[in-house]
Amino acid sequence: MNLSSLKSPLTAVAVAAVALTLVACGKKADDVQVVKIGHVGPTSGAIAHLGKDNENGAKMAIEELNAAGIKLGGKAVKFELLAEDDGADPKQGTAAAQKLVDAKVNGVIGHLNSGTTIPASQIYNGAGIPQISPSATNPKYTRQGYAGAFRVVADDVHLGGTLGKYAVETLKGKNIAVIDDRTAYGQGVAEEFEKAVKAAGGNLVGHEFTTDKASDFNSILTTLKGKKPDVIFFGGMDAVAGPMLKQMKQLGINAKFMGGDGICTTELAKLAADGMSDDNVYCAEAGGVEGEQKAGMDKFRADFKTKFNADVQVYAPYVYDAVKVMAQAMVSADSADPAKYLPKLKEISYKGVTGSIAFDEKGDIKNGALTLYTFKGGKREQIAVVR
Ligand code: ABU
Repeated sequence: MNLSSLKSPLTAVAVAAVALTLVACGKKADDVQVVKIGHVGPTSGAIAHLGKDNENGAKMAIEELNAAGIKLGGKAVKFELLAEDDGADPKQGTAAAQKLVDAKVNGVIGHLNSGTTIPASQIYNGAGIPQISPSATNPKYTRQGYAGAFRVVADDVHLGGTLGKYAVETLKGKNIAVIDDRTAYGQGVAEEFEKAVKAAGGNLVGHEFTTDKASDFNSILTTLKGKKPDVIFFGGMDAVAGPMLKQMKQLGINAKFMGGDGICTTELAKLAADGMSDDNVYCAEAGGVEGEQKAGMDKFRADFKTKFNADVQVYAPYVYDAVKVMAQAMVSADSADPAKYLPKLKEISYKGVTGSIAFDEKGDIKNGALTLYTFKGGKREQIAVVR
């Protein structure tokens, strides 16, 4: 069975129909094997909208898998989603990871943040449980030598590197300033951005620091204003970037504002309100589709909107694909035993809504894409997909 073809989210009615069919066929509960898929993201706190976006991507995939009548080792399978909230907090992240290990999950999709994904990966690795992050972009995650750590998006080397070059060569930034939130993601992507600016011959005029919980940026923005930046790069998430954009406007800073995938969300425009103007904000999602693949992504977005009455923020499609990739590896191995399906995961070749997914020797996506965006009328507008 190839799971790539299962593209339509199924209704509760369809899921119930499968359950009734099992009963009608005389299947006892013992004949059904439960496969537990853990999902972890921040479904509380400042970026709960992103955590819920990810979790909904997982829910969609699980519903489709359950309606597909998958068998492993001759037994019907019921996939169960065990969704945990890590609040984007590293300590809560490791507690959630331990909870999933104790629940004997067959695999984990997550976490959303690099700061939670990296410490949690040590716990999953110790338990021999495969983990696919759909959104953590700090390179360290897949460079720890863990056999079961995978990522379906490009990393911060690619993100920060592309954005740094873009700031100098396309936006023609003369005085470039940087702010980061000191998280594993924010610090990492800002460092990669700076390296690329320097490599492209750009001029860095300042680097200020904040946190992922801050809401007052007047002091650091006033310091940077004195350095007359024409581009400000922020390493951090949309919940901080929104108020920062508002305060930049209040202080009369007209610089272009850039960031990585953490700010490249549907929610950013709402969070920034009148702090955002057309063609003033640039960001990159750590993935992207082109050509004939766009139709599949458009359908996913429409189906997601119908199902959850919400637009995709950034990474729901990547979570959806990550769940399907894990299930495809189980089908190929005819087993949900991590030791048996992990080798299949390593050699997977899967066509998802986010494009082709195969992993390199580290567990990173091969030939990962980036999509550069700007905002117009408060909506993300694609500039280009780059590899
Ligand atoms: N990649 C941006 C958001 C998640 C993270 O890496 O922390």
